[in-house]
Amino acid sequence: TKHVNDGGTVLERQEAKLKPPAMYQVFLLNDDYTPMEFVVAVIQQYFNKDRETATQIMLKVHRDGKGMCGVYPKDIASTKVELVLTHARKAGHPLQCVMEEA
Ligand code: TYC
Repeated sequence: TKHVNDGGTVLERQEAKLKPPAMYQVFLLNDDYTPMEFVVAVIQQYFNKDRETATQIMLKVHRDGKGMCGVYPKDIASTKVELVLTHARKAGHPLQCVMEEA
């Protein structure tokens, strides 16, 4: 909202200019080697899903090649991708995790 200070300068309040942050979808990609149980555990641990929801997402990835695990602001999405990839590599699995602007 516009307002005027003592010197007569027109100012814009920050609130009127704030736009919602760009959101990013985080996906897991299918491969032939990562165990299904490992993927379910990843979805539960990193994307805050219950076991049933995590299993449904894993099966969708397995069938369709790709599945959405969540949508977050850029820095949170990027951190989740990095943590999932580090966890998978440490366990010796080729699981891939990517982000796309929503
Ligand atoms: N296709 C894998 C298997 O048959 C399971 C899997 C599911 C792997 C989802 C990755 O993102 C993935 N063991």
